[in-house]
Amino acid sequence: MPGDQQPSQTSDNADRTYQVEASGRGALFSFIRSHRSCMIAGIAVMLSLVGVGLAPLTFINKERDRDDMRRDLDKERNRTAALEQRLYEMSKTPDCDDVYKAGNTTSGVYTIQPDAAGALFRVYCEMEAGAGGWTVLQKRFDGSVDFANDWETYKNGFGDLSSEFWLGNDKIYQISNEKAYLLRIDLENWSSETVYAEYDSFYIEDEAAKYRLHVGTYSGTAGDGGYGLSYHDGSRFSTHDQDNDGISGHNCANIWGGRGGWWYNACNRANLNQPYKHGGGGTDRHGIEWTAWTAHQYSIKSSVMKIRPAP
Ligand SMILES: [Ca+2]
Ligand SMILES: [Ca+2]
Repeated sequence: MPGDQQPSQTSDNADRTYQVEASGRGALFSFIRSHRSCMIAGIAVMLSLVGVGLAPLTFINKERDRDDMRRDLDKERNRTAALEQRLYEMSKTPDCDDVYKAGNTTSGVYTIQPDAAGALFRVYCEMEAGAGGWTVLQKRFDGSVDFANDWETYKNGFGDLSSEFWLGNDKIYQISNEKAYLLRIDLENWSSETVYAEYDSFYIEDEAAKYRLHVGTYSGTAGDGGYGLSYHDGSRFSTHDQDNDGISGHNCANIWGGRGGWWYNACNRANLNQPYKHGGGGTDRHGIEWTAWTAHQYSIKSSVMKIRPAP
């Protein structure tokens, strides 16, 4: 019926519109539904592309931060090392020259510490006004101390730091290896004449190397010319109970050194540690001997061996 049809048509149209709309939405929904996985995948691809684009940036920033931190750490490490070095330098007093520079200008016995981690020990310092401090290794002037000692005694030192003494090979080794040193030997005969021998470098090796002697170029008034300490350069230390000299068959210390410890070669042209002899007489097994100045048989009255940092 047309009468009936109209509304129904209208309603039909509306329905159709609705249906069209519905079917349009339905199509969209069903499109979405059917392509949901594709879209998700697409979104995922887009996101991952963004991510891929950002990831290098994040990575670069992280690397830069790490580089900065490494640089900061290096700076801190260098600063710490410099502070530790300064503290080490301030903590140790390697020799009498440092004692002098610290304001102690009077000669006498002082405590030094050549190695900041090592032992403290006492030495005699001879202060020279305006020049610095000498660390004295050996001193003799009246024969009050016996120098005919064994290896262990020479190793540790003996005598009295305020009078005659041998500082000790271990101590001489420790000090002389801390800096570049020059050695000076002062000699005086029984007529109160004085001479000196200076060597522009000096150090000895450790006990394992038998305290091998190293001296540099000579200058002075005592003379050398192969008859002073230069003759003993490169020689090892020997005592009456330990033969490390340059001659086989006998121990120089026991024969030509009168039992004094020294850097015997084959055997000695200079030897400041032989038994003391008053008045200048004796044999070449006696007394303080410096052949370049006096004869083998002359016994010198006094000797001092001392070191100071090389200029
Ligand atoms: Ca020998
Ligand atoms: Ca001799």
